[in-house]
Amino acid sequence: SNDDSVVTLLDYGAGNVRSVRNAIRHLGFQIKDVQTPKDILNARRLIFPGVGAFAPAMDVLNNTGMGEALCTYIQDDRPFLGICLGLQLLFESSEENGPVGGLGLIPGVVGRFDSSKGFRVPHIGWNALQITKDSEILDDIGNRHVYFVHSYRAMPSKENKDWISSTCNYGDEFIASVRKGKVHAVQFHPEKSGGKQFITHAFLYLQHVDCEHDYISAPLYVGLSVLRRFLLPKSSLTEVIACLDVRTNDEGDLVVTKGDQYDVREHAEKNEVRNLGKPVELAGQYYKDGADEVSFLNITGFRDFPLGDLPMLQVLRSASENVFVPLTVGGGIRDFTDSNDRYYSSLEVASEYFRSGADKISIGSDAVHAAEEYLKTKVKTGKSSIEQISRVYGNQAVVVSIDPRRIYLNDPSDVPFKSIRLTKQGKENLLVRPFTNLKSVIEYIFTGCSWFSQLCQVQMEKNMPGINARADGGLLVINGGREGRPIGAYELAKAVEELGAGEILLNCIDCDGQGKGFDVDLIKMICDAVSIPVIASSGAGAVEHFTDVFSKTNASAALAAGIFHRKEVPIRSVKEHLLKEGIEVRI
Ligand code: 1PR
Repeated sequence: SNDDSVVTLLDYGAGNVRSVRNAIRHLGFQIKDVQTPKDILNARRLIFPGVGAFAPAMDVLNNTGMGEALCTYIQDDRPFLGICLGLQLLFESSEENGPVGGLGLIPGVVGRFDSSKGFRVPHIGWNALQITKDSEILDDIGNRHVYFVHSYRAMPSKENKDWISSTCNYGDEFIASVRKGKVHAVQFHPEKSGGKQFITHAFLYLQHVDCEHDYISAPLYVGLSVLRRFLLPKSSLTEVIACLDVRTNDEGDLVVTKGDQYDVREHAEKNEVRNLGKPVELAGQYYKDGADEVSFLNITGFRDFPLGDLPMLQVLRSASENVFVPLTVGGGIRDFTDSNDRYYSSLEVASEYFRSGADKISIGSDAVHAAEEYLKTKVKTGKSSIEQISRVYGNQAVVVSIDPRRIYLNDPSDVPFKSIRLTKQGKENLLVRPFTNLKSVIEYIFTGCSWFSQLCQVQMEKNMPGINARADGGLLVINGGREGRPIGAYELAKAVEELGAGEILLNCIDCDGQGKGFDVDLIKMICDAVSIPVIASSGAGAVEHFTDVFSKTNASAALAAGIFHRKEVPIRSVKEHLLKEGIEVRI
């Protein structure tokens, strides 16, 4: 096409390209989708937002002839913008499920971040760039931060130096963007970095077909990189996440609700589902207020099949039109057979979420089943939802939501799980609950465990007259707290990491909705157990609670719901407070 308002998009259907599409349309451009290799060769401007894992993407490119067309297009120095995997595929090969050969246009191997250096992998979050070469698309970035989500990265070397336009630091210095002539690619997500201006710049550039190449000379490059290593922060920013628990109320409308220890019904006359607003509106509001990420949890997804739950998919589609930070969606991701005997794999369910605008999906109940199976057999079958989805979409796209409920013990050896002693603060956290006999709380574990609860019921009744009043129905983790399973939070976290989860969303049923602070003891235990990022959740009630969790644990993000829904504290105040306390956040 000769029309300057048309952009060609290479979307091979493996993931969420919706936000890129939305960003492009937002800017008044039309999209032409690549159907055949010829569409690539005929493109005037081509955007390749690679999604998913390296090997399946290369398979598609090789099997369709698109890989060859891409190589020709890029070698001809025609306007190109690759995003994320769209950068990695340009390299010679990747270690992701590999080695797997890439397009081989840029020298170097895409390798995994080294988690032994104490950095959590995947690298998920906002980080600063060190710009090393003039590149119009980076013009507006300056000291601003951009959003990354990846486990693999390419590293600068002598051989690829002439390609690099910026690097970033996360344990190692890695390549954040490349540019040569009219060919650009970025490891970060411009469409998720809080604004459409990066994409605008990409287009502005792509319209100036005669731009000159302006490389920074080699000595200056080296000098800058030395300084950069010295001066710039080495890890990514801490994040504040707004969470929307979504379900249908008794009138059949999809509403944002909020539980009190997972109980979402008003205990007034009508016993209604608490209604705190409309999902799309609130998500848009939180994005404007500075949320670094927005999570939707379809909290009845365990019983209603999510693909039958079209309003939820619609919520995602609409939200992704106005929210330009990452969206995570959870609820009901599992294998499912519908009433017509049609079978859907968890991968299909997740794919539908990704297609509708999710950047990450979050698995709750099904992750517990998978972990139990894995701990029992010690065999990775490759069939669990975690394994299947992470293989196709990458680990960074798979979050596991852990919903532990406390059990109080007199003796840690009473249980086959790891337990930890409550600190003073942990106990303070408890005081909101109707306990009468705190003296006997010496240890606790996190689990949900039906057989265990029966076993301990008698003992608990004896020792803890208070707790049974609240622990009605057992000690629970799955199906929104309706069923307990015999596995501890620690064991669960380690197992799902081994199965391929890229991030943990750590709730705490006891603290949920209480506004008394995060469960720092629990969060610390899980952060120390795994090397993937941990999102601390449940209990935020004041700005100090955020500083507390970030200063006492290695959580990479803190998630809150009620405090924002009830408009008690705006996201901005949380971030200003964190900054004042010396904790780096994106403002
Ligand atoms: O099991 O894969 O279908 O996923 C279901 C998902 O829904 C899980 O992630 C589970 O955590 C969530 N969920 C299920 N039931 C409830 C409920 O509230 N009845 N909500 C529920 C979980 C908890 C938090 C909450 C924080 C912060 N929401 O995410 O947002 O506790 O709240 P606060 O700041 O107000 O304290 P599956």
